[in-house]
Amino acid sequence: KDKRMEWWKDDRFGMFIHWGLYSQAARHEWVKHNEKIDNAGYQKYFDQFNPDLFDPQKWAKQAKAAGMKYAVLTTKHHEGFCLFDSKFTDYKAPNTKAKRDLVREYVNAFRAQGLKVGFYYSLLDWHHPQYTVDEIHPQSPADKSDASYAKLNKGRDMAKYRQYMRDQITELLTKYGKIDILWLDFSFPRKDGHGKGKDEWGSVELLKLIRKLQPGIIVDNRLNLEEYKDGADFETPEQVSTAELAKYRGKTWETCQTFSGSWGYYRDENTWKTHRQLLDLLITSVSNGGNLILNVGPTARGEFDYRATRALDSLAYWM
Ligand code: JFZ
Repeated sequence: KDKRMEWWKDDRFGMFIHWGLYSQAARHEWVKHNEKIDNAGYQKYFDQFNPDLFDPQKWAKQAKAAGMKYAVLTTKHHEGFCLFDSKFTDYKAPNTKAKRDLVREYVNAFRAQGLKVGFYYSLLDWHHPQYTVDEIHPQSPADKSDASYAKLNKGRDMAKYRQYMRDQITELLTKYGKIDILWLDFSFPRKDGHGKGKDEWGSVELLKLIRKLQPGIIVDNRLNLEEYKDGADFETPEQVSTAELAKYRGKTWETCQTFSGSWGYYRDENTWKTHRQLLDLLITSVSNGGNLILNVGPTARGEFDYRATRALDSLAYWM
């Protein structure tokens, strides 16, 4: 295990990239949930998706200049849209105006810069017809009664969705060469009995498949399998303060942090961290024995917002 983790512990600093249809709405990657938009209402983002400025070589160069050694891209976020070409869905980039597999271009570009390549894959899926409505689904019933859930979930079968995940993860881990990191997201406690954890995801089987397909891969802890041997390679303290990071000393961890508030591009969000805050995060993470993965949410057209570019430039200057 330690051998497998060596490069990751040594590299310390990565780039997270949250990019999807939600980037067009430009007001949070949870927009579909937050505004309770159904598939029909969300369709316009699929129809209009056209990332004409997407240039992953530019992204990779910016990451490298900022001192980042690896990257993790959202191949599918909670909205269910796939940036990659998949045999198992039509809800994918090749069927939009992009007309191609964007994950492949990302992989090639980042590898060419000598960066390690990771995939984020959402366990949640707010578009898939077999995915059951749960307490954090956009169409979650207001009254939270079991009867309302049962009515909404008539005809939905999580076993079929679990197969879909295994099929897609097989594609991701067999069609793009060696993948260094898999960032699965996420399990949630069952407040009203309608959350999802390791049983709903089929986490045990999924992880077995992942380890078989890519024995060297590093997997995060959000499959909810921490108590299993090799069930999780690192902890993922999210958006925690620098003061809290000291608590993770002695563990294997990566804190994920945004440049501003949300993960997906949020045009009018104004809490951008200063250069000083970003440096503080990096130094505090490393000095406490952890990794930092800083997130960029590219615009729907495929470029980094000028504020993200400015932040990356400031890190590059310091490096
Ligand atoms: C998740 C996503 O919902 C979010 O959009 C983003 O991708 C982020 C990196 O991960 O958000 C979470 C997941 C788990 C916790 C908190 C936020 N958690 O365990 O506290």
